[in-house]
Amino acid sequence: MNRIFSGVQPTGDLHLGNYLGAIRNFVGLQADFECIYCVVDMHAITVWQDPKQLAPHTREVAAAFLASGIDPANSIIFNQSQVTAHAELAWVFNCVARMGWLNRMTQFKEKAGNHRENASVGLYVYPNLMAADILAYKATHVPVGEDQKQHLELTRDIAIKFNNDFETDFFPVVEPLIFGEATRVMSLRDGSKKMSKSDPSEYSRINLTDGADDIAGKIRKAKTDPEELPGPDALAEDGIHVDDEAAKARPEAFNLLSIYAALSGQSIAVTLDQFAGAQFSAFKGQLADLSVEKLGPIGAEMQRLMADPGHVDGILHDGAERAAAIAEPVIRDVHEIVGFLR
Ligand code: AQP
Repeated sequence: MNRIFSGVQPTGDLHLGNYLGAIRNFVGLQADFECIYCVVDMHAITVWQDPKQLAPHTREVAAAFLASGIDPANSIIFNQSQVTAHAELAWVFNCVARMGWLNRMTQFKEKAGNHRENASVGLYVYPNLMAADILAYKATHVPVGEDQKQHLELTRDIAIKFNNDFETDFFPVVEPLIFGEATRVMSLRDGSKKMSKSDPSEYSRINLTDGADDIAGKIRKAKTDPEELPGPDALAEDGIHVDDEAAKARPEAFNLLSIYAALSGQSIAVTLDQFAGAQFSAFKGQLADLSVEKLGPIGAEMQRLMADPGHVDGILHDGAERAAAIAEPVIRDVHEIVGFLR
C-alpha cells in the first residue's frame, strides 16, 4: 500500500514557499494515497520557540492544512508530540545513522551558521527524527520542497542500513515527491536565499494570512533588475525548464515568474511567453492580483479556524489517536527486531 507522510514546522508565519512547495501538493495526493500530515512541533524546538507561541503556531499550521483543502475525515492531521512513536524510533535511528552522514547536511550548516558549538544537539540529529516521522508509518512517498531532498536521502540511507544491519526488509525505501512550478520559492528581497519563516524581514515573504494590501505591497517592493522581463528564449533545450545560466543571471525575475506560473497553474514556458518584454511594474500588478485571488480565501479561512481553537485541537487529538494506532505496532516490531526485552 502506498502511504504519504509529510510535515510542516510550527516555527512562525507560514508563507507562499510552504504553500507552493508543500501544502498545496498535499491536497491533490489525497485522491490516490492514504495521507498523514503532521505539524512537527518536536522539530520546531530544535531552535528556540517561545512556549506561549508554540501552541498557536501549531494551530496555525493545522488551519493552513484544513483551509487549503486537506480533509480530516480522510487524511490524518495531527501534531507530532502527541504520538510518542516519533521520539522512540528516533532514538533507534540515532544509533543507526552515522556522524559522517549528519556532518554533510547542508541545512544544519545553514541554520547553525558560525555558532555550531552553540547549536542544539536536536538540530544536529533533526534528520534522524525526520526519518522516524516517516518510517514510523512505513510511508512510501514524501511530498516536500526541494530544500528537503537531502534529508530524504538520509531517510533512505537509514532505512537501508537498518534493513542490512538487522537482516530484514522491514522498512520501505521512501520516494521524494517534488513537483510543481515552484519547488523552491526564493526570498522577495534576495533571489539567492529561499523564502523562509525565520527570515527577519517581513518583506522577504508573503504570509498565508497576509491581507490584500500586504500582499500587493510586498510584491510592489520585491527586488527586481533594470531589464524587461525575459521571454521563451530563456528556456533550456528541453523547452520546459528555465536554462540554469539564465536563471542564475536574473534570480529575482525568474522567482517572480515561477510564482506566477505556480499560482496560475500554467507552465513556466507559457508564462515566459505571456510576459516577454513586459515592464516589471505591469507584471507585478498582475502577480499581486493573482496572489490575492488565490491566497485571500485560504488566509480568510485560516483566520476563521484559528478563532475556534477547540475545533482545531479536536481534529489534532483525533488525528493523533489514528496515527498512534498505525505507529505503535511498527514500534513493537522494531523493538523485537533490535532485541529489546519485552
Ligand atoms: N522557500 C520554499 N520553497 C518551496 N518549498 C519550501 N518549503 C519551505 N520553504 C520553502 C517546504 O515547506 C515544507 C515545510 O517546511 P518546514 O516548515 O518544515 O521547514 P523549512 O523547510 O525549514 O521551512 P522554513 O519556512 O524555511 O522554516 P524555518 O525558517 O523555520 O526553517 C517542506 O516540505 C519544505 O520543503
